[in-house]
Amino acid sequence: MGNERGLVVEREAQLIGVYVFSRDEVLRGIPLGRVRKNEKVCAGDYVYGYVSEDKNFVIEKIAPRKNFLIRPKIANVDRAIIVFTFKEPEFQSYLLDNLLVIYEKEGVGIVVVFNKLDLLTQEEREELSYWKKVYEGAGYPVVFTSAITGEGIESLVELLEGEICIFAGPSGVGKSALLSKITGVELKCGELSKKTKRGRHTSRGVKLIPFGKGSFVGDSPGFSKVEASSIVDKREIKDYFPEFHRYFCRFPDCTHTNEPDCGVKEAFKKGEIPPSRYKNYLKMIGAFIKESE
Ligand SMILES: Nc1nc2c(ncn2[C@@H]2O[C@H](COP(=O)(O)OP(=O)(O)O)[C@@H](O)[C@H]2O)c(=O)[nH]1
Ligand SMILES: [Mg+2]
Ligand SMILES: [Zn+2]
Repeated sequence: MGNERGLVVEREAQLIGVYVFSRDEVLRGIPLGRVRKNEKVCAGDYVYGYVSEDKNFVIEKIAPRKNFLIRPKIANVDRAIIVFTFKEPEFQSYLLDNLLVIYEKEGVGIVVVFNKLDLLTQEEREELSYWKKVYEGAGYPVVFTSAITGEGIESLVELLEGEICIFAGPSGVGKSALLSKITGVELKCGELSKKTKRGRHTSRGVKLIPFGKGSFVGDSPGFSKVEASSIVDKREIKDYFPEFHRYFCRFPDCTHTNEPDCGVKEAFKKGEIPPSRYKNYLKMIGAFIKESE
């Protein structure tokens, strides 16, 4: 029996890596039979147990999770760094808005990053500042970065607060490149595969890397499609658009579609809520508004 505390930094099939706080090292985790039966150990899990004679970490207990993300699969995330690019690959606001809803629901702190700024012309930079305003207006910190020139890296590091931070976003946007830059740990960066247009050589699971003072950052494989409505109840989705809460609607359960005296729809019409945010919301819930109104 023991009560050493550890953090699962990696889970790949039968291999479990546990960072043991008292020793500042990663050992192989061996879950006891009863742990194995009850719940699957996952990256981000805080575990309790002891170090065996052959230097394995015997997991006796998994601490209750404060949240659990499925893209990537990881528990107890304090902060998600959502990385996108303006081009290569082209920015998709619908994908970003879906991710924001999912992370908002899990109560994760969010930072939005636009990477590969080195590829942009002055004109494109200006176009991108429109999107910066959109997401800052929704309440998120937005950082412009380049893993090549190092632009914005310092600002990004300052935003890596909390114990567990993960980098998420589509394939090929530079998540691994940014993480390598920040941690100094060499991570495999995938070229965009011509055949599949997806990143190659990327790891399948999350791996948390110790960073700074008591933080861990995790790289994650990318994805090309996420629908918030497959995870979050459609009626709840509006709650996870922070800027909608600033407006008042006649009905407390207003879906912001065709109800009378809807403050959100009014704000959209006045241009206070950006068209993309409102339209992506409608798309997520599968609704249409009557244009004549
Ligand atoms: N020009 C430019 N290329 C980058 C930047 N960051 C990453 N890349 C390249 O984009 C490709 C995908 O990067 P990677 O880190 O594997 O993306 P991930 O799939 O999000 O992890 C690689 O060829 C990187 O070298 C950047 O800031 N600027
Ligand atoms: Mg990667
Ligand atoms: Zn409304």
